[in-house]
Amino acid sequence: MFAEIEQYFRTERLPHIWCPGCTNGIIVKSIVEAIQKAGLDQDKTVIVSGIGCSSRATGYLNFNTLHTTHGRALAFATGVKLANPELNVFVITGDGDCTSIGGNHFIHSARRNMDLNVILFNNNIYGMTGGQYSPMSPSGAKATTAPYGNIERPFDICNLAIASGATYVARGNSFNTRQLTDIIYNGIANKGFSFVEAIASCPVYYGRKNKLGNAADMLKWQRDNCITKEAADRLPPEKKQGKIVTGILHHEPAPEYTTEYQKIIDKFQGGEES
Ligand SMILES: Cc1ncc(C[n+]2csc(CCOP(=O)(O)OP(=O)(O)O)c2C)c(N)n1
Ligand code: SF4
Repeated sequence: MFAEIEQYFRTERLPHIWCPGCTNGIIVKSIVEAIQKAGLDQDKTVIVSGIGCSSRATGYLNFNTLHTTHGRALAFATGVKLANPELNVFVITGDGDCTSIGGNHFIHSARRNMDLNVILFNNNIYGMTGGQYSPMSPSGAKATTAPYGNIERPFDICNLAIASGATYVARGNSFNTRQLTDIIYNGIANKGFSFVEAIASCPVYYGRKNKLGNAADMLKWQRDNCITKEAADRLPPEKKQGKIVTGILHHEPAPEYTTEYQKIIDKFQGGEES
């Protein structure tokens, strides 16, 4: 199995920096499997990340990669795709990277509907800088910057993506990797802004601060607290309380940005002027 996916990794860069029990590697494997399943050309695939533990993934992936600045992965990815729409462009981002410093880029990228595949590693915390709360830390959760519990309410980032105009929105977790690979794969097929929230575990900062047990306990929590959209649709509201719904949450195709842009170029290069 490893031999099949080894070509997608810069194995000379290993070992990776992630702590034991961190699920970032599991999510990266699902991304690679989805790319492999979609048959994308490695030389025509670009993976862009911001800054954070999750964003470190680009260092290990054997594609054209850009490890950019905190919160700006979507801006860089937008430039890459606009310069060469033939490329398959992916974005790897953390909950802090995408929803805090990068929040404005996020809503406008979703609205613009450029053909980008965004995977947000949601570990509910700023991992790399030592466990500060993020806009996706649950209310009441402890963090180094919220020692008595977080007062703020978290984003439902999938709802925000839908409201902002994303044409494909899905949620998965690092326990159910088959589902995670499938939803990333289906997002690749969507010609437009595809967003996947991947629930991750950070046992070292989020888990320890919130007494969530060890890495295996955190994965079991994902197993026990996530339900698929299909199952949720069959349940009465009281049985869904507190559950995290996974699967494809929204798919509504709309005109894609670079295609529309090309139409304008063709119109004027063809001598037609309005
Ligand atoms: C402009 C800027 N501000 C702040 C930082 C410091 N910084 C580095 S990583 C990070 C947070 C990362 O959290 P998240 O995006 O959730 O990713 P994780 O590490 O949890 O995967 C911050 C604030 C930075 N590198 N650049
Ligand atoms: S600090 Fe948390 S998110 Fe970062 S590598 Fe360690 S376990 Fe993973």
